[in-house]
Amino acid sequence: MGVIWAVGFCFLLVGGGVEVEASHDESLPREQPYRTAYHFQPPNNWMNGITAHPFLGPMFYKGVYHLFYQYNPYAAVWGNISWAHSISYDLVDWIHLEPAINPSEPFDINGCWSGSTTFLHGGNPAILYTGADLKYRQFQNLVVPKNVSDPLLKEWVKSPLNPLLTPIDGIDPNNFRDPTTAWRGPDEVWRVIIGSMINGQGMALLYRSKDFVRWTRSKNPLHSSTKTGMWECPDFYPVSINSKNGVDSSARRKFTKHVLKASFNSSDHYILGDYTPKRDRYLVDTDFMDNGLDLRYDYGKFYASKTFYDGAKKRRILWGWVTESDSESDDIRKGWSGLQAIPRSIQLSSTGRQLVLWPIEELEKLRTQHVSFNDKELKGGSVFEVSGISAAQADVEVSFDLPNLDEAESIDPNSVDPQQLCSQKEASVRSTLGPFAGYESNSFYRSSLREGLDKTTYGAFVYLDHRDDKISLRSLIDHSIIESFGGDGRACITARVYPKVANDREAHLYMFNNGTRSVRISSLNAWSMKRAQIYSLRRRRKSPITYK
Ligand code: DQQ
Repeated sequence: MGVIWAVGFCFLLVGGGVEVEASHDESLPREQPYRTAYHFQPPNNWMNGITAHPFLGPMFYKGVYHLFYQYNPYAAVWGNISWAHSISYDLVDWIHLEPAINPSEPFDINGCWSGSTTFLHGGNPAILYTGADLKYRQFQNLVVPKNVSDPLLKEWVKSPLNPLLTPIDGIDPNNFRDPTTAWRGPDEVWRVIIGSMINGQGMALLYRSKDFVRWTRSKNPLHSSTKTGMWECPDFYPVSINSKNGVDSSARRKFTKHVLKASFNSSDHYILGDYTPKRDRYLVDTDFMDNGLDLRYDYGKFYASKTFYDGAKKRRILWGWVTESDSESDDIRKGWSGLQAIPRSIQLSSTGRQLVLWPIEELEKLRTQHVSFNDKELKGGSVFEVSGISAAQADVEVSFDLPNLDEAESIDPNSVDPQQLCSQKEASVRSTLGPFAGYESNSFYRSSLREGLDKTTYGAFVYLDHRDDKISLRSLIDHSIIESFGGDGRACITARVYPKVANDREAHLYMFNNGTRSVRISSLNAWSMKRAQIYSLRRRRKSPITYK
């Protein structure tokens, strides 16, 4: 049943933020009301997409998680892109290392762009990344660790055979980028896909190789679409149909579906299908931008994401990049731009029709003060404050008894765009049933927000099962970002907020019901969140970044 979980009840963050001070060689301006406390951010300057295993590569190697991301070492705007490198033991606390890959050669002098990590035979990692030359023509290149016994993998060397893949045979040289993690078929041959656009069609070009160095292009792309433009940062991986565990990209398992993700139109869209490695056939269940079924990881600000398989915990994890909503001059003034969403575990839903995303369990170690209550009626038109926690830095889980849906406005999900609907009917619009729960992220805050911001309103449908008798919303609030997970992770929306009054004590969390009918909160649990520990080993200085 397609039901809109429409509008209404919401968490209102008024004011919020703290002053941040970096006692660090890469210090930032003193006034930092919008810097986050428990989200991943570089020490300064610009970041964009993940360069995954949590290599844009994100990856897990010898007990250490590695995050590589697109980074400008010199400014808070895009440019001079290199692969910055940070490590973690739990995906919550981080140590920044020196960048792993920097522009140096004719084929990457204009930037070392996105790519991915793959574990080769014997378990050694290798990175394929896109290099841009002086004309922004794009090439795929290989780097390997200088010393594989260093668990921190601090130094990387470019292959003397680079560039391995060049844009020939009808490939547009400016639209040929972002290799995925490669996977091996039963024939022991490696496969990798690369984002492209040919004759106006977005596509994933497929290449095969026996030695990871010499690659041959397959006659057909793995998949393409007439309804989209260029595909950036594609991702392709199996998810289990009958287990909650993640699946490694090269695993040969029955009972899997394959996810194909592509980044376009400022969103990360995905489809599900069945993949047969023998002929590299990918038969899709539904396609990109199908009417009424536009599956996305997140319906807010979330782009250029990547997944990796975490063998230690047998799970697949998603990392996504979240842009700012303020202006370039704001970013230059504050000294940074862009951050990472909290890593999310990915599973196929019980219906098999979509993915379910949930913040990694490790985040819960940051929870401190706790408030909770059960079974509370929220009268129509009422509002109350959830006090006792730090509203600017919080994790809030609320669940509602599902009201009698016969009274709800009926909407055909095949003909209505939820984002447009939520933009037209903001949460202040009153109806019988609600708005009492929803994702009207920015519109609620409008009066308390600074001028000159992107104040887009987001919206999403949450698909309910006839067995559902409750509907839930979890929100991670961290100064200038709110990540929300509706219906146990069936719909996610990430938004940025920049309150005018940036003072921790003036941040408040409210719950309200703008409908005329009462709704019942079956349970609410909210926690203040501690800061994550961030250290830097850049420039051989071990100094914590401390915050006031
Ligand atoms: N940004 C990278 C590209 C990728 C895009 C360059 C995604 O490789 O396509 O910084 O934001």
